[in-house]
Amino acid sequence: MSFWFDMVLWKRILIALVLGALVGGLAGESIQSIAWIGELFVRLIKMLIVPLVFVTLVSGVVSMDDPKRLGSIGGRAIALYMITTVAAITIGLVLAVLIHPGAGIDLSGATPAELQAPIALKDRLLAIVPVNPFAAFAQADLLAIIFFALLTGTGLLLIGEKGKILADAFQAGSDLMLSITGIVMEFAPFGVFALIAVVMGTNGPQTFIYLFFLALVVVLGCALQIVLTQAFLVKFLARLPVMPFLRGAREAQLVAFSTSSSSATLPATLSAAEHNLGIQPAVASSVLPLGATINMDGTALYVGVVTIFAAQAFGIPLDLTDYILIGLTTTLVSVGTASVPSASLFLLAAVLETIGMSPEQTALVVGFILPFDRILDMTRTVVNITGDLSVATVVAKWEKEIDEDTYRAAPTE
Ligand code: DAS
Repeated sequence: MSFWFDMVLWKRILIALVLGALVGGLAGESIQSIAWIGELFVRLIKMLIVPLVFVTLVSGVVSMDDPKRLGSIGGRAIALYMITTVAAITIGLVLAVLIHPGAGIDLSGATPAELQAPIALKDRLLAIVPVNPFAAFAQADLLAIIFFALLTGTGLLLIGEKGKILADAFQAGSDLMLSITGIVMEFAPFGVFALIAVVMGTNGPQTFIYLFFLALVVVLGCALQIVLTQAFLVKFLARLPVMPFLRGAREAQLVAFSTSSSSATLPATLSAAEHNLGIQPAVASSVLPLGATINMDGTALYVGVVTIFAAQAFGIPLDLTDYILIGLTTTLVSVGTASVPSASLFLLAAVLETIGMSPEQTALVVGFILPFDRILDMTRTVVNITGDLSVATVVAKWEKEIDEDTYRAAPTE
């Protein structure tokens, strides 16, 4: 048993992931009997999110010498998030036009899906201010928690010496939550095994056969987004080597792949940022929770691809104006997508309507993809959190909040 636990965590998770896919593929539907192990793991990491985000963000703000830096960190992060999202959409649209994933697809046999009405942007922005912070905690409303944590940290900075005891308490709380995250992550290999086994047992490899060209465009696009856009940020904007970044992000990427949820992955993302990439709490604690909520490169790419897929399947011709409209609405959808499994698929309606598709046609597209979306969601969620980490790395370097020795020593195994 010691050999297994002596091995670095990401290797144990990767082995569990491969074994889970094999066992799930062989076991088929009977694999459901171990679904509870995956659910237990997701509950354990979700348990961490609210206290971890709140105390690390307050502690991160308090660790800044000047609250004005919040503006600089937040502004730079949001600008970079928008740039990487537009790059992702562009990659997705170009690939979908070149590979034609929707050509010849017959959607008529699909079961129309129930669509959720997307939340209006105004309501989403107003909801950032919690009328009751404790209700925001209870509902794990990340944006509201981030808002309240930023105010709490800033308030503590402004009361100076009188608030020191509380500031120290939040610092201890941040260390405590990251320590608990480490304990929970020891269970990750077992949870990932079960999660992947159940997904492969219920969806199975036929996913890729059934939606081969759509899956091909999504997976190829996701790989290009990491290798081109996100690696470009690390290499040319942070001026840091790319390999330590990819090594340091592995654990979080594997958790994202198995949970298909950016928010459930957030504890692993924060742990990877601080422990593997040397990103200091002042940046990690603000940029990453914000990114998990509003920055979804993989989702933006996916929504763009599915829109072209749908237009090709229904034979709807698209011109340059359509592509620009698709880009704009897709950016808004990726900002508004909840960071939970298959969230973006239901927001597709907002984009498909821009190309003139009827609600009935949209429901058919979503109904056609939904049974297989979880597997496509795994790749895009990996890209979502990798994008968050690449922007956090750039902002940390610009703000001189990165320990480059830790970064370059990112787990070599
Ligand atoms: N699974 C979502 C996430 O957590 C993204 C999506 O649904 O596209 O990032």
